[in-house]
Amino acid sequence: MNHRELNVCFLGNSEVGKSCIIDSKINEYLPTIENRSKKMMQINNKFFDFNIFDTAGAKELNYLIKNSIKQCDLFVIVCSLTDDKSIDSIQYYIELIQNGLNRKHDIPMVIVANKLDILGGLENPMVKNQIKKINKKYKNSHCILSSSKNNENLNNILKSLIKQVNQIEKNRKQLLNHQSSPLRNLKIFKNIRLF
Ligand SMILES: Nc1nc2c(ncn2[C@@H]2O[C@H](COP(=O)(O)OP(=O)(O)O)[C@@H](O)[C@H]2O)c(=O)[nH]1
Ligand SMILES: [Mg+2]
Repeated sequence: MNHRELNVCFLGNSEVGKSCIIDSKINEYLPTIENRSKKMMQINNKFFDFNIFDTAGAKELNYLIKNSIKQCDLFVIVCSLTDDKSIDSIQYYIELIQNGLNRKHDIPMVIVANKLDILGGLENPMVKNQIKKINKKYKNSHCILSSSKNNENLNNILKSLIKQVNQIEKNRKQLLNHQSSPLRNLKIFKNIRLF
């Protein structure tokens, strides 16, 4: 069976829950320097091998983070609903990704607002406020609410990223079908081949 390999990079401030989401369970806080793991998944009858890059939140380790970004195709920026600074930092990570890849568009990316359980769920007006804030600041972004206590999160995040990849590739194919398109030779992804 043909498997497609994709590299996914998790970014975000320290202690927002990146490593717990990747592990699909709540662990004690252990600062991450750099960590890689693998996850195989079937989405819409296609098989994917995801190489997951977990990164440090500490800005002092920026050189490692930049190196991970360059190797990845898909991006997850995690913030915590209980930490305003982590929501403000999303912009910083978006720019880091755009600069690392040398392009502003066609980057499959998900914002994950984590630690929903601490605020007691969607009914809490604080949660609604934070979501409003994220949607206003990061228009057109794909946002997923999560709690590391829910072990379905990682699957939902990866599914959302693949949906975006499919859409980007569909748009690209349409452009390529235009004989005169100047985008004919554009290489959108390093590792991504068209299906
Ligand atoms: N209540 C709650 N705690 C979480 C959640 N996700 C992570 N944590 C806790 O937050 C701390 C930081 O988590 P970690 O995954 O190491 O953060 P990272 O620095 O972003 O990788 C740890 O103490 C976790 O137990 C969550 O969804 N809910
Ligand atoms: Mg970590």
